[in-house]
Amino acid sequence: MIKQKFTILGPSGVGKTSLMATMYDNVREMFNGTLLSIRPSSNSNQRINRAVAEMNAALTPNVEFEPVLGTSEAIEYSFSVGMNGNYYIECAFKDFPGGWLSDDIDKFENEIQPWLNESQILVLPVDASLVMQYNKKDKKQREAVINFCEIPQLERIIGDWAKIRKANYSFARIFVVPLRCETYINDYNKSQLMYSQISDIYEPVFKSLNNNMDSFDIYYCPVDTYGCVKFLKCKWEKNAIGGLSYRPTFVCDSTDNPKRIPRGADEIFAYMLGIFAGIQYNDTLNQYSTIKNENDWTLFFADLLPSWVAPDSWKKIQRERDALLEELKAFGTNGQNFLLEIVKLLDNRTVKRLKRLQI
Ligand SMILES: Nc1nc2c(ncn2[C@@H]2O[C@H](COP(=O)(O)OP(=O)(O)OP(=O)(O)O)[C@@H](O)[C@H]2O)c(=O)[nH]1
Ligand SMILES: [Mg+2]
Repeated sequence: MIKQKFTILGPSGVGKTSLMATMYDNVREMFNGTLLSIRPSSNSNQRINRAVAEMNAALTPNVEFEPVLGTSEAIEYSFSVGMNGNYYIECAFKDFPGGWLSDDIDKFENEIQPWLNESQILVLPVDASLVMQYNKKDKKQREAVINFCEIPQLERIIGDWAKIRKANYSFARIFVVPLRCETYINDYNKSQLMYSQISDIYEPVFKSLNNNMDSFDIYYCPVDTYGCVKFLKCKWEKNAIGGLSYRPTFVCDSTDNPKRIPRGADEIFAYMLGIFAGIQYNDTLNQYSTIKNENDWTLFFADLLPSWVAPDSWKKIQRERDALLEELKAFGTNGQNFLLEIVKLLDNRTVKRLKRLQI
């Protein structure tokens, strides 16, 4: 099995570990009623369970919930996805302490950069509460938001990633994932505002991608890793180096026995799976060269996925899609049946949160 790598890139405390744990939790549910199954590698299993348990333990009814402990070293997690006892795709992710982006760039470069260079997908978690709660007229607060989000670092790192992908003639896909967004996501106006504030703060990062690469997609998908907490208040305080630091407080919104209701991470994972499946299948075909046009399959998934986001464009490619599906069915091997199951999964899903981000 080839490792299909992705990187979740963001500052300390933005929610990288919580997002990864939520993704795994959410996906198991998403696979219910399908033939697909997911299996964490043996060393990931315990760590994921621990991360989920820590998130659950942070919840006490009507009480401010405590931040879970940050990550202290680089750790690889991987999940294999398969069907009928065979596993075909290994989705792998390297978690790291986000603090390395600001105060230990050597560690980042030694331990994470090589992984990032090989990552097919980048996920950028965004602290939605930070981006929503600052006062736009206050220059110092805006500066603090830009620094906290590590915009200059992300701009440089993503520009370099884009160059590497361009040199390899590959496509770049980025998921922008607002976290701590529970207070904004269910209100139409606030969620629109969240989209535009994030587009504004992250503009230099998207530009850096645009300037260094021609073929890319940026998707936007807010995720609730808790789904049962709400924003209470925030404090801006002077820090030791003369800037501002931001401290939000969230409270559990249930009076008894709070339970996490994660939402959104399954949409990201389903989409990533489609991307990995396309890449992997194409690589296999290139290797064995059994089909006339090796590009068909990448195009197939490249077409399938955006249509999944915008069902209107679906009809336009219906004929090509049907023809390719027939071809896929004709092979009838386990690997191809697995791909058909992924197509079915994508077809049957309603997209609630995921959309394209326009730059
Ligand atoms: N309100 C709210 N809090 C969240 C959400 N997701 C994560 N958090 C909180 O954000 C804090 C940081 O989450 P982590 O997942 O540890 O962040 P990280 O990016 O892995 O941090 P480092 O490991 O230090 O790089 C935790 O205390 C979580 O409780 C969310 O969707 N809503
Ligand atoms: Mg972490």
